[in-house]
Amino acid sequence: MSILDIRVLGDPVLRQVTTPVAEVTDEIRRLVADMFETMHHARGIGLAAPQVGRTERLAVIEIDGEPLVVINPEIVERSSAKDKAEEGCLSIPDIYADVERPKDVVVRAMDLDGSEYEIEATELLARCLQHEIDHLDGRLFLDYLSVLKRTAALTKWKLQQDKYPGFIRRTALETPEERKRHEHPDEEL
Ligand code: K2U
Ligand code: ZN
Repeated sequence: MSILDIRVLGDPVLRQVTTPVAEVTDEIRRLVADMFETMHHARGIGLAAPQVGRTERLAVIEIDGEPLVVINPEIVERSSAKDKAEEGCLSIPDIYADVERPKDVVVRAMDLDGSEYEIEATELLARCLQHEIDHLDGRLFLDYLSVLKRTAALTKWKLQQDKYPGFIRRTALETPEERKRHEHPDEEL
């Protein structure tokens, strides 16, 4: 398995609508395994194929040790009840904002065996599924912000985008020390 580089804001692949997976091949299984390894290394709970530069319609999620593979996912039901929570994105490092989304969703998808399934999701899983399925449709959480908040987020992003030449976050090169410094900037390493 490999840790893949993550594409960051500005890479056109993040704005592409992905292509449905026709058949679950060994190559797709390898991509899914690499995406899980990359997501774990980047301390995420979800990762969509465009975030590693691929245009297949698939994403991986792992919350509380429960891995979930969603191939060709679609949201078939959304609750009218909504809730707001802070979101981040592995493709937009260090930028966070509150996003309002339907509280509960029902998602239909295919698993790695090619079998179709439906999942009723609430709480963090519902939010993560919506965030990842957005990625598969070329949408980012910034798209849900007010003009004022999106402008503020993009202004902050522009101050740090030079850290990602070619819109690439070299995930594999992020050492534990770098991550610790990033997460606890005020502490002596
Ligand atoms: O797709 C991604 O960029 C991974 C996202 C998934 C996500 C976003 C918002 C809310 C839930 C999930 C995250 O960056 S993974 C980081 C994270 C970790 C714990 C809780 C929330 C977000
Ligand atoms: Zn994201």
